[in-house]
Amino acid sequence: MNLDGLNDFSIEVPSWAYGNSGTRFKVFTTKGVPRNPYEKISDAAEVNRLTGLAPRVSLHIPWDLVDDWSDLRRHAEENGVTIGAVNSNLFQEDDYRLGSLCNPDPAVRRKAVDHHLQCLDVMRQTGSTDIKVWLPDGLNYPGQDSLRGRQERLAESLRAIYDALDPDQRMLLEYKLFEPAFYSMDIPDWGTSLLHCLALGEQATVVLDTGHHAPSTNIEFIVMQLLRQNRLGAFDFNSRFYADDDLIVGSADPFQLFRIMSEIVAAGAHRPESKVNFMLDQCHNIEEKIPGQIRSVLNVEQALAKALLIDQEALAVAQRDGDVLGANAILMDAYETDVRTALADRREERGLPRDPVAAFLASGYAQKAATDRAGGTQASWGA
Ligand code: LRH
Ligand code: MN
Ligand code: MN
Repeated sequence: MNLDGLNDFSIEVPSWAYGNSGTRFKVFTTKGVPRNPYEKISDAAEVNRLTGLAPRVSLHIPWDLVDDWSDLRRHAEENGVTIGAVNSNLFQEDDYRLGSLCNPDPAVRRKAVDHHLQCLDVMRQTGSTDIKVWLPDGLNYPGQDSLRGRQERLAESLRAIYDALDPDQRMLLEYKLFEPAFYSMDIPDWGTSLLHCLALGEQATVVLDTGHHAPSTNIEFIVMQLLRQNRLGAFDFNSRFYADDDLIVGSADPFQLFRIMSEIVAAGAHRPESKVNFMLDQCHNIEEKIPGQIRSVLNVEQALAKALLIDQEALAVAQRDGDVLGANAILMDAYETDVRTALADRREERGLPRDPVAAFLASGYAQKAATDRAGGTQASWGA
């Protein structure tokens, strides 16, 4: 089984996955949950140590504020990881009730732009190259504001942020169909995100969060189309049964994840040169967080491994010959191949545990964290 395509593949984990999270009904607390960004990074580094797959951690500002960014960077690097994308946050302040970058009030828009300029400074100090922008902006009621006017304001605000990027920095622009606004989000779909990126310039690319579409959307089509345009900057991987559920990637629909990775492999986008940042955007509300993250990165690895097994030559022949069932069977053969032993062997060859979840549970890390981190305030999803 040739799985060489996995060699330089990596996944970025989110700092917020290690804090307590919940629904609007209840946040359950867990013993040993990190109390600050340093401890979140330590937990993320544990995921990397056991899987060899997760060498970067995304931050969310201001959830991850620290006094000394270069010290946080040092802590990350001492633990074998680096700082990944910096996420701005425009969804937790009263000023943003009517939106942030699209707000009708120029002073609010200015404040939202300034927040991004601060994020760019954090990136300079932490060595991060990606700023991820997700807007909660939108309308709940028809007529509440001008749909068109908001796009003009958005374009202007994004331009102000984009023009402040260093040459090695990228803007990742995320879209979402619904929530928190329900009538119309201001960046509801990949087309809107892409149009803004194209207008901005080559350093702007689209983020595809797998939980941000209407049910039964063909996500792999979007992946293919963005790759054709060289504008797929990143994934926010997670699973959804209903809405933006943020469950473990590959748990709800492993076949969808395989189809997505198939388009990635077909375009060669699993290789680092593609610059596609494969990030997770998940919360672990009732399950243990570090094992949940380990499982997540392994699920992505497994889907990629299966996609790498697709016999591309045979598939091209079957497609050219119009062999509908034959072509489909080639894809399904790859999907139905059990790659678990091959992946465990690969891990062992690299000095990693064959079963990273079992190794974590046996390591005593969780028990030690529960003792060491007793007292103080546990970090929640937002802080
Ligand atoms: C919005 C979103 C976005 C945020 C994250 C916490 O639903 O996907 O990426 O930054 O959740
Ligand atoms: Mn997201
Ligand atoms: Mn989301």
